[in-house]
Amino acid sequence: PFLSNILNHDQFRQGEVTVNFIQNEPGLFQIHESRNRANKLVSYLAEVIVNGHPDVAPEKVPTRFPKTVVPDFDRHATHPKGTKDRLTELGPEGFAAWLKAEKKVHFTDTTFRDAHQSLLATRMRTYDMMKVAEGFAKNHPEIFSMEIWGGATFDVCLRFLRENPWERLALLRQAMPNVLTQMLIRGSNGVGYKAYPDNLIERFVAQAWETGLDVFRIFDSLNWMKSIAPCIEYVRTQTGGLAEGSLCYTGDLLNPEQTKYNLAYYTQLAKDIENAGAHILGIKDMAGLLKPQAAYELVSALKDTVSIPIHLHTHDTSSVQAAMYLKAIEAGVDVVDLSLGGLSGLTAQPNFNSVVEMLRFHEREQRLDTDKLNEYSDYWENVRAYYAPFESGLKAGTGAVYAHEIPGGQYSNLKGQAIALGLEAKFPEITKMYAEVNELFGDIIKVTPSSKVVGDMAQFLISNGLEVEDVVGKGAELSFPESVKSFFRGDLGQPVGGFPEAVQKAILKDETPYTDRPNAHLEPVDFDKEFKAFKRKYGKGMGRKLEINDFLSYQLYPKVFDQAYEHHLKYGNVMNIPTKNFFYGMEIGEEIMVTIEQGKNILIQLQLVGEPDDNGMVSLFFKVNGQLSHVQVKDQS
Ligand code: BTN
Ligand code: 3PY
Ligand code: ZN
Repeated sequence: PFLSNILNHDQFRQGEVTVNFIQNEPGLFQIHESRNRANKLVSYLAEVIVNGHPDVAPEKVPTRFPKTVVPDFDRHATHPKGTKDRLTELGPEGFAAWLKAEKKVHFTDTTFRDAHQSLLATRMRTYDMMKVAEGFAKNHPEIFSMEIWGGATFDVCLRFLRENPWERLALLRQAMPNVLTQMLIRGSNGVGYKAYPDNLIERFVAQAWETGLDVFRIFDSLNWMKSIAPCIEYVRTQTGGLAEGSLCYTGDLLNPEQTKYNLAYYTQLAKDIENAGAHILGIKDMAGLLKPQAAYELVSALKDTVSIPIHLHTHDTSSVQAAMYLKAIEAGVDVVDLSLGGLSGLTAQPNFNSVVEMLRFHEREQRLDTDKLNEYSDYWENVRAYYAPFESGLKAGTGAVYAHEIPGGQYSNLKGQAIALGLEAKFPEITKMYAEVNELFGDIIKVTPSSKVVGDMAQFLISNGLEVEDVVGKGAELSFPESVKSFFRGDLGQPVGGFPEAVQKAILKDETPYTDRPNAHLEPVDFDKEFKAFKRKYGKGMGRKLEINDFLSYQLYPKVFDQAYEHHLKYGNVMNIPTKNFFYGMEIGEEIMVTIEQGKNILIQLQLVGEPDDNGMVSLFFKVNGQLSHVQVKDQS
């Protein structure tokens, strides 16, 4: 094709070719480059057609792909002004003051982050979000923020979806320039599961803002201020965005026997968060344990304690959290988190559409066009069918959450695993063990990554036929999971009230734990030197210049980055392949359109798939922009 481009070029045919001809016609190389990209995408599709997607078990492939309807919006109109414009106008302090003075309650939409993290194992692809992002921001500019980034999405983007998380952020920002974008950041653990060097987290925060992020919801999995405070500081010094310092809620505030996580504990923590410079106080009810009356008392007390606005997050695992929101709203909470109907409820957030209606004619009502909102819910309900393999199988809310306290995202994960292993009947036992391990560890805050430590220990004990008493009793002979040892070493920081000594001794044996910040033991990243080395190693194959954002991905997840890079070498950027085809390949005769760069689309049709030959090689024939293309793929079955 490259040659035929030359042969067909006007100048060439007119005999005007000079030695500089090719150099002066970069368009020829662009065509070459486009062809190269198209070939890579076709190889990707061929691989999935023959061998399936590595993340999808064959029996899980959906049989139904409902038609999706993107709600109408005006493509040519500019975006109506929203909270992002207000932040630009007022700055973070002024914005926070405005928010606090608002009578209306405000809403964060978590559909693009926590909802699918909690219901669909974080697998939602940029492709499906981008279909509706611009329209949603134009139709609903009243929204406080769109939670679109952070938590597990960073890892899953790279590891399973083979997307560049920074590209997702930049694209969503471009599509939604008028409303605030929001992320979840795990303090010193960033978007990972362990402590990272401080200067890496600092740079990460700076680059997130630079790429399009406004609200940083910062928490620590042990509510440890020494992990929360530096991150608040980075947002204040490195960005023009909002630092939402958050406290994690656990247990039951109303229980008079609970002396550890009581009102005095939360109000002190809230004061510490405000004093650390947060613009907003977050209440992160990651397991959905905050009951309506407790919410009323907690929010009222926090309102009396801090002068910054309060933003409340929950999971509807119990199925009664809309009632909790109502009480929190009546106590004066400023913002609550919701997800669109089709991706709401159970382990995700309460139903956006219904909560808006619940508040109709309430004195703090926030008016949204609910007909339009319902169209978006329908869109997500239909898209959800494309992600059926990642559903947990959860069918109903559960009151048992108050006993085991498992966070929403982790609950759907564990439940899904139990169902897949045919251990559904044993699930109550697993959750009971989880609760017992929590007690053994001294009743800790459980949220990523500390929740994983509790889950790992529970599974370890069950699979080895052990009881919690055996941890101290038989500790000397046992080799505990790495995450558990690491936790007791102090790698995630210090839990409220410290580690239970006997348990720590049994698990660490002769090792000496840290008592200070784990980050204090980490070498800072030498950005100048290491970024150069990074570019030398990965500079060639991306088809674009490597950026500091790529380097940050690599620093956070070196092995995963390396695999994503190899994938990119082979298949190019797979982000724009429709979800149906990305996970499940193509049917004979199916024709799809894939955008390879802005304004450049290719048409791919699958024509024929042959039988494996003696070497197991399968021939596939495609039509790519009308031209026949033959690909061979090894059948791995
Ligand atoms: C279009 O762009 O309108 C045509 C393709 C629509 C495909 C929809 S988008 C959401 C869902 N995910 C898919 O993979 N297919 C549908
Ligand atoms: C995360 O850290 O990813 C969470 O969503 C915790 O609730
Ligand atoms: Zn959450």
